[in-house]
Amino acid sequence: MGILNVTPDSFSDGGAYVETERAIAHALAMAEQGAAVIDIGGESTRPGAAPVDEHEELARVLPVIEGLRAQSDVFISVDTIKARVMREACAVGADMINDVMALQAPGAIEAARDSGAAVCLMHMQGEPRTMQSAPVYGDVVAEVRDFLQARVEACQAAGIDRNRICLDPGFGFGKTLEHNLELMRRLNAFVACDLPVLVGVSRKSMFVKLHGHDDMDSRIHASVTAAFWAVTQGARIIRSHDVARTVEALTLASALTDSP
Ligand code: 9MG
Repeated sequence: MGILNVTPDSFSDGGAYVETERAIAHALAMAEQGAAVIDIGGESTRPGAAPVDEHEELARVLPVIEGLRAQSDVFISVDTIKARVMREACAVGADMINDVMALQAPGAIEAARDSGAAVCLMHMQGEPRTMQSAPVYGDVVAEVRDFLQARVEACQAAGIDRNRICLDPGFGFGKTLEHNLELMRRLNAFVACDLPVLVGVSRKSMFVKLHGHDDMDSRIHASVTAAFWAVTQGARIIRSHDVARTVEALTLASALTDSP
């Protein structure tokens, strides 16, 4: 899953049309490099990020989804927590809803159900503005897994088929480095839920804490290594900024783990 952020800091040096065209070109390049899914988001979920108005988010993501759909059959995911954005994104071509709030916002579960799209349910403790201030768990793996299982049940009760759902422990979303490492070590607890597991660790600040220094090269290297580990533990979808390098690592993982 290639990441396409359409936020002001990502493609903003031309007018709206130029930005849209550049975003679509980047999505097509990631698909060419081997991304099976493009995840398009118009609201940053980074620690400390401020919420974005619904109209602004729609204006950012809809032209990109529509334009990409017109040029490619690649599976399109919309990264949003808002019901209206889910509905409108799916109406113009999104195939999947990636929700860091696991469809808990008002109307989200109904929007996902009605769209017929696949959904990614992610765990987050708190909310992006404050989530990294002091995350606390007893057993992080059990708590995250129980939360995700409860959300799967809520989805099924609302009419979303189980075979449309994938699960994501939410690395970095209200978790310390040690919580993230424990989730990674025990990823099999999520794989055992018998739904595809998505892992998103790309370029995250957990690697800065682990290495004790911050440079993009180290972050990318660690992200690709973590992706390799995750797929060997049974993860099925890796969310990544660095598609070509990640695809190479996953090709090696498959070659080593698939029987000839
Ligand atoms: C939007 N977004 C940012 N990080 C993410 C992650 O780890 N997983 C998912 N599903 N979405 C994410």
